[in-house]
Amino acid sequence: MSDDRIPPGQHVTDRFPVLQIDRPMRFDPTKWRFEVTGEVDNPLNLTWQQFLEIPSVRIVTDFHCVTGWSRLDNEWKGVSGKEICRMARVRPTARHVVMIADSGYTSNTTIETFIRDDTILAYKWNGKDLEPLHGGPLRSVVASVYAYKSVKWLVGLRFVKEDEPGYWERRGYHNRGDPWREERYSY
Ligand SMILES: Nc1nc2c(c(=O)[nH]1)N[C@H]1C(S)=C(S)[C@@H](COP(=O)(O)O)O[C@H]1N2
Ligand SMILES: [Mo]
Repeated sequence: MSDDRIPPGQHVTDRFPVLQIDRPMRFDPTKWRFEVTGEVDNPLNLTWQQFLEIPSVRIVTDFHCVTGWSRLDNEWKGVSGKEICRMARVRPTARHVVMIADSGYTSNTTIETFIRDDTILAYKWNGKDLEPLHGGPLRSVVASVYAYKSVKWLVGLRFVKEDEPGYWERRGYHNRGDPWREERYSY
């Protein structure tokens, strides 16, 4: 595999390992809500049906876990980060976004990273509904950074002026997490 696909210190796996500190959420499509709050002019509170009606995109991205494995060429279908920002009318004062899981697990990233074309809120993986173990019904995929920033069981976004480090970012993992610069730890 050529070096331009594999960041330093990573090895490729064909499996799709499952990593998590919490458990798959109980998904009831009649009760599920997706909330967008904070620095936005149009806060969102969407049902599952409404979420599925948002214009979707398909992207193919590589997935790099900070523990060393990379899974290449994952096809994701869902709503782009850019589209959600447009819908919620994110204010220019917002600099960061906190991605929130049902369990309370969070991760943060910059707006700049969130609106890249390789950031998606995904409900399908390789043509199938996203499995509960991989974050179904919905997860974020922020492919340009390590996978601890791709939040499984995503139920909300909070746009903020000041950065709010998430679960792993508060525990010594790098706040930005660019795999090409091997930004694994914050010390
Ligand atoms: N809700 C939640 N999302 C999470 C995690 C978690 O523990 N809980 N772990 C992160 C980490 S460290 C990785 S590597 C990926 C793993 O995704 P996968 O289990 O689909 O491979 O999910 C990320 N998102
Ligand atoms: Mo990870």
